[in-house]
Amino acid sequence: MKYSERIKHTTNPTAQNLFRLMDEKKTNLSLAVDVTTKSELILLADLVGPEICILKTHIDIVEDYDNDLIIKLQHLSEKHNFLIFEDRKFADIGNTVKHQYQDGVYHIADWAHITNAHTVPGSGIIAGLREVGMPKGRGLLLLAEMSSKGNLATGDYTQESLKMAEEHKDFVIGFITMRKLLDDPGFINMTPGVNLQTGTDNLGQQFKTPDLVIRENESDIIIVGRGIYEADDPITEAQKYRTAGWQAYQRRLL
Ligand code: S5P
Repeated sequence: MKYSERIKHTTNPTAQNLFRLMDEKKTNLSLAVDVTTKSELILLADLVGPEICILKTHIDIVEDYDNDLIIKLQHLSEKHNFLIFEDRKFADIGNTVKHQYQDGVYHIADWAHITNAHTVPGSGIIAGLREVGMPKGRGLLLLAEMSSKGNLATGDYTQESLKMAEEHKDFVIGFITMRKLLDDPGFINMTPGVNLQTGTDNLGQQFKTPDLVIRENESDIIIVGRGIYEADDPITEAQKYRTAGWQAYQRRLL
C-alpha cells in the first residue's frame, strides 16, 4: 500500500501529515543528527533537510542548547518540509514522563512532532505522555525492537508492546522496529541501524542496508546517522540513502 493510501487508516494528525509528506516529497529517509553543537545541528538540518521526511534529534547531547536552536529547527522544518522527532526514549512511570515531556529544560512536547517511549513501565507511560501530547496533535512511537546486539526487546516484550499500541491508536503512530510487525497499515515502522555497508560498530550497533529494511523487512522509514553526518559530503551521501530507500519502497509496491 502506498504511504498516501495509509492516511485514512490513522486518525492521528502527525501520522497523517507524515504519510502525506513522504509521498509528496518522495522520501522515506530520516536523518539521525547526533551532533553536539547547535551550529553543526542547524547546518546539517539545512543541508540535508531537502532529502528527508524526518529530522531525528537527541536534544540533550547539544552542549550549547538554547531556545534559539528550537526556533531555527522549527523554521527549517517548515522551509524543507520535514517533521521533527525527538528520540527521548522515555522509560518512567506515567506521572514522571508527563513532566519530562512537557517541562524541564527542553519542553519537548512544544516542538517535537514525534517522540518515543520504551514499554518497560507498562501502558501507564503511554497514558501519561498522551495527556500532554494529544491536545497538541503529537505522535508517539513505541520501541518494539532495537537494533543493538543483545537487546531485550524481543519475543513477548515485543508482542506486549504491539498490544499497547493497538490500545492507544489515537496517539501511538507506530514503532521503532527492525521490520513490519503488524498488518495494520495505520502504524508507521521506523528502523535505525541502517548503513549502505552492513556490519557493526564497536558498541553493539548492527547495520542493515536500506533495501533489506524497506523491501524485505517491510519497514517504512530508514533512520541513518553516522552513515550521513560523518561522510565528507553529507548532501551527496544523504541523496544516496534517499534513492536507495525510495527505490526499495517502489520495488516493494510492485
Ligand atoms: O534500537 C535503536 C533505536 C534507536 S532510536 N537503535 C538506534 O540506533 N536508535 C537511534 O538511531 C540511535 O539513538 C541513533 O540516534 C540512531 C542510529 O545512529 P547511527 O549513527 O548508528 O546510524
